Amino acid sequence: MTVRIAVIGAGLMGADHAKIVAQEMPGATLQVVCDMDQNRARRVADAHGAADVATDPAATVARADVDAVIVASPDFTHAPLSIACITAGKRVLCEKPLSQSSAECIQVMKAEMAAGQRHVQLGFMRRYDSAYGQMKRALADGTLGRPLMMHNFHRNVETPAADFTGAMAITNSAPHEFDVVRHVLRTEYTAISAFQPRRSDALVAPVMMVLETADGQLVNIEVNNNAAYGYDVRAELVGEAASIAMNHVAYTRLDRNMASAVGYEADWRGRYYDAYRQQNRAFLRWVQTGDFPADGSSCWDGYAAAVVAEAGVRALKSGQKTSVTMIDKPEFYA
Ligand code: ISE
Repeated sequence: MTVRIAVIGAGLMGADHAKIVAQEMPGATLQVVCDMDQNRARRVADAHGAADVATDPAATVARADVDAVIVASPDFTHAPLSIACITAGKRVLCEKPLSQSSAECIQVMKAEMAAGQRHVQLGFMRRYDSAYGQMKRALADGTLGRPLMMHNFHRNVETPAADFTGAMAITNSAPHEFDVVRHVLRTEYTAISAFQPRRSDALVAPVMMVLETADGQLVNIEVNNNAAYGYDVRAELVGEAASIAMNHVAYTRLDRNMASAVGYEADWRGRYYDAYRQQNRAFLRWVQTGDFPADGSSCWDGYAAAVVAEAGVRALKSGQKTSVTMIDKPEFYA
């Protein structure tokens, strides 16, 4: 059975997901591209051969010719649209964040639990990146020994919006690290501290965070949204017996004029090209089989990212270490 997928949101990520559905998800078809801007929806639909175009997200979710949904609309729509998919009985791959409000994440979890089965996979695609996968395996097979620390830096060329702030580096960018570090270490956070250096210009300065985990590890995360030189995300996992660090990912090196150079991707779509495709195929297999992906992130993971981000914003404002306090994990998400 071909899975008919609607993509909601025809912006940067929606257009990328539409392309992936149309070209690199055998067994799926791009049924609808929905955006409040009909012209933008039409451009993406025509570029990738969608069967139809729409402007009403709720109506699109309810359509009889839509079997599954990918939500790539603005962040504030993610939770209500996920609930709409749950209500309609349709599985959804929702771009991060589930919500920037932990309370709203709880509402989505309550809706999913009331429905009695999983409907939401969250788009924390780094779980499907081979570098984090190698880290997770090196930990699982004992190579590293007991994990002690994980160092992370996450650098964008420039802020995605003119009104971007240090707090948004925590709520918009850092959730990727918040989630993938939990996934690798298999633990939760208990506290976070957050600081910023001073730049010589008016650009948003990097945010440096230090987190503590329930298993006694330390995690640091640098988010620099104005790194300028390229999109560069790396990490190093330090164990009692060994460490494993990510190399800069580049397929080629240019040797010329007595120098050697490697390039950087402009943004996440290039660096995580394979991860997005693995993630989306895992979502499709879930829709086809009913088996939630082993590396997939759930509404609980969305909640966990939101709780630590909220604490991080408070820590940045206060300059003090801030506790991360979570509700008990429902058995439904065990
Ligand atoms: C953006 O929203 C993403 O999700 C990217 O993966 C991340 O690298 C970037 O910092 C965010 O702004």
